[in-house]
Amino acid sequence: MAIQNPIITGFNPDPCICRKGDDYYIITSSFEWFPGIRIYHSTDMVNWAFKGYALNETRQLDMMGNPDSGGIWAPDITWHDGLFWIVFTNIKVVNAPWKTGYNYLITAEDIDGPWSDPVLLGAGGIDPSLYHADDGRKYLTYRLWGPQHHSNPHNTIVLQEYFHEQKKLAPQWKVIFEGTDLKYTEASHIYFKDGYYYLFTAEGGTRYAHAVTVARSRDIEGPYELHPEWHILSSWDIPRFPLQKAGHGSLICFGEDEWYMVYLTSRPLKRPEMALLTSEVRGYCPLGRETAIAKVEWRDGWPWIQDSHPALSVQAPADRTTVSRQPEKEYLYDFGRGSLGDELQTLRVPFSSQLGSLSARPGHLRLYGNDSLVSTFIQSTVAMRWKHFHFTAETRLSFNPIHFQQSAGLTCYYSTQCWSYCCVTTDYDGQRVLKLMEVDKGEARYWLWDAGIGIPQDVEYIWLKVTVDGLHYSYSYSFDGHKWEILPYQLASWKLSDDYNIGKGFFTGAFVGLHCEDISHQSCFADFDYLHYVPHEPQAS
Ligand code: 6LW
Repeated sequence: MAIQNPIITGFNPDPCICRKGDDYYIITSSFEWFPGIRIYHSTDMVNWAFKGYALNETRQLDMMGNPDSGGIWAPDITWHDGLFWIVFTNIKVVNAPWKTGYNYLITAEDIDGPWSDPVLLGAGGIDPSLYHADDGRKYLTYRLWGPQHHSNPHNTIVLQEYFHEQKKLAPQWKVIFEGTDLKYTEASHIYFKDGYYYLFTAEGGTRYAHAVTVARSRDIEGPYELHPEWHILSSWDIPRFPLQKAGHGSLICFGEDEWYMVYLTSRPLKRPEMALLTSEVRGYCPLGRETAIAKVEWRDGWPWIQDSHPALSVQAPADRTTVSRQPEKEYLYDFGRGSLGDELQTLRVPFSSQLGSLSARPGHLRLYGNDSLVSTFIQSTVAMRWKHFHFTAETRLSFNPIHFQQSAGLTCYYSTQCWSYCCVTTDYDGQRVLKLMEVDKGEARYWLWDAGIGIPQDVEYIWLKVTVDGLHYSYSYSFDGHKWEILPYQLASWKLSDDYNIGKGFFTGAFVGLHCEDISHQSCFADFDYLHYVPHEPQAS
């Protein structure tokens, strides 16, 4: 059996891979979603199981007020000297050229933690990566940020020694690579093999011109010579191929001598009215940037990927060819276990007693009303990423709002600027109703707002469901769990994508989840019985 790409579906960008013996780990960026840094595990490269998070507490990760697509960018993981080492950036301001972020290091003996308190590295840039040299020295490489008038506006890769005893970087960096004409040189990782230091970088920006560029040197400080092909992987010249935006690679040796590179990719949905596939727009990717893998061959002292292109199916390691991919799974969170459930995340702040409770009503997730969905502070939103182009997500909730500033329901969320919300609230007379609204690039659209659908007084539970089918999705409801009504509004899933939100923080993907808000802050709550996510085949239209 071959490895099927993407190996990790749904928003999981900037993969970095490491190995401890026969265990392989990938970590991915989590941006404004808490907990931070997702960890996956495999022993065969075919199946990647979600394992947990590295940043589980606010002492490790404070994202209050972070903008859309801020938070955790491109973490890097290594295993060395009996420890896992992760370096990462917490981005507080996204908009270039006034970006602000902090780079940190954490370590753990076990991949499941506990992870250390973060060490602030004092490095002004993004995509930090740690290299452990054989002589015991350690180096951080990263994409250097310059002020707006910096002579190299597309920045450079710098190397800076790190002294772990003092938990300090050397005072000055050294520029080791200025990239190619593709520009936006970032995501550096250094690997040592047969006398050469190989420098892997991402170039072209994390969209359709994205690529993996390789250079090598005998000396870690350079000079680095470019690979004969410069870019060992890209999808910029295959605009119709399903895997796009290929770039941001991280190398690993499986077993004795089988080499792989994990990288990010996106699967664009084409809208029928899209005539041209340009280098800018090739579709819309509600599943965000996902994680894929490529087989790497070594020739003439250089790494090569077949055709320099991504592939849908990749040769499995020689002794793992009988392993098959686990079938697509459904996710049922019944809130009966005292913890949220591994795929569920919150926005910016952890799930705490301020947001909700799993014990207030047994078998239910109680969410307390907090900020609205446009807030970057305290929201009671518990959500999982869209992992499929076709799925349903269903919940049932019990909720008794006392006025129209209180609401609770189901949301499909990309950012504070782009989401929809099907909720229970009241009308202006205080009668319980069902409403639907959408925020589209910051503009509110009330599909079902002024009137709302009246909810009979004796109904305790209200069932809500979203059905996602490729480019579109719609909500439905039921008052008894049997008879369902579809709300006759077709919403655009393609809008919950980086491609639609360029310039507004555009690095994540679509989520579906539960939300409760109370802009009067009078302390209302909603009890959700479950969240059930079920992938399905495309519906015949
Ligand atoms: C990542 C960097 C990038 O840190 O996107 O455009 C960032 N460049 O490589 C977020 O994924």
